Amino acid sequence: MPEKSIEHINFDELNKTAISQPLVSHIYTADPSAHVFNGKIYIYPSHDIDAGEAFDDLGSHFAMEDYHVISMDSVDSKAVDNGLALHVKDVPWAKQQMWAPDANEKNGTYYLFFPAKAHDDIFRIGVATSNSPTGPFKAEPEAIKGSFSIDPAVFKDDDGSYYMYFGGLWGGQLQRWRDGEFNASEPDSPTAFIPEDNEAALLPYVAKMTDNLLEFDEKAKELQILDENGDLLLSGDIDRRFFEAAWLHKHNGKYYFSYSTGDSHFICYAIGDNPYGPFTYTGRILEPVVGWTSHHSVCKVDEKWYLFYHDSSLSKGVTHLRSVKVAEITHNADGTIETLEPYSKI
Ligand code: FUB
Repeated sequence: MPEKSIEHINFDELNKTAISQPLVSHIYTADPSAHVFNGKIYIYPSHDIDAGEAFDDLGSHFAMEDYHVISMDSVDSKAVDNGLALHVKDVPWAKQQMWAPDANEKNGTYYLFFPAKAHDDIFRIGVATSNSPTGPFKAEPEAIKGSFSIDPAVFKDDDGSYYMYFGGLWGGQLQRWRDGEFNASEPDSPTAFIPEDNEAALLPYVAKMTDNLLEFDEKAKELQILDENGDLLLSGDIDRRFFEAAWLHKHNGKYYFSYSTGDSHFICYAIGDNPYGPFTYTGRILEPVVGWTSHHSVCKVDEKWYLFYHDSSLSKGVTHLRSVKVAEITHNADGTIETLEPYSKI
């Protein structure tokens, strides 16, 4: 992924004006998926490291190897790193690149959902389980059948059904699945196989989970994101189309699908009436942060809604060394969400 220009940024000044500070600073963390379990906040982030991998547009420098779970008694309390929760060496099917995870709970068992490149270099999504929200987690021997690409987010609906949302462009390989199977042909560039600007954009996927949360209960389906005229967003509409970082939350009976626009660096949202959509593009939750990626979750804590997100301010702009943050968000009476500016000035 290309770097945004950071030469003009005075990071000391920027960090003073940021609306929030890193929740932990002894390790780099990113892609925070936050949940409240038993009254406590648990954040399931990527654990960023500098593995010495060369930077490229397919994200090889995001060479993460493990996961740590962060917990907090409240959004204002100290964030605790609960140590190693799962390492790639303990996942039989996975080779490398432990990217953005999520977690959920059912009947006292905690499920960590995570993408990684399998031994054939194709991203798949796996599950690991624990009797504690902080792990350690034990991985299933195989990835979820029918899974592909990256960035799983597992939403529990009010009727007790669980749905996984996933997908990501460029390094996340979604563009290689246009025909329902992995297209391994050349060229190996992030934008090969992306639709033309005037064609419909690639879409994220959703699949209902089986009762044991270990498999898809159905073939994953595309999730439609429509514009104000009811048409699919176009591939060239890079300020609004889906790129990665799927998330779903429910507010006042409406389903909010939020996501990152990747190369235009926004966190956007679209609203629908059921978990499968269609969803209508509505607006932005977060303006661009320092760093190339923007990835988030939306979580209700004590009747207030919060955006968990990341930026690269602590590492002074290093794309793959990010820090998890949290800020309150507001749903307006008309259902829209107020857009957050991550810094009062840069
Ligand atoms: O952290 C690695 C990748 O970067 C994630 O999977 C994407 O969402 C982006 O944040």
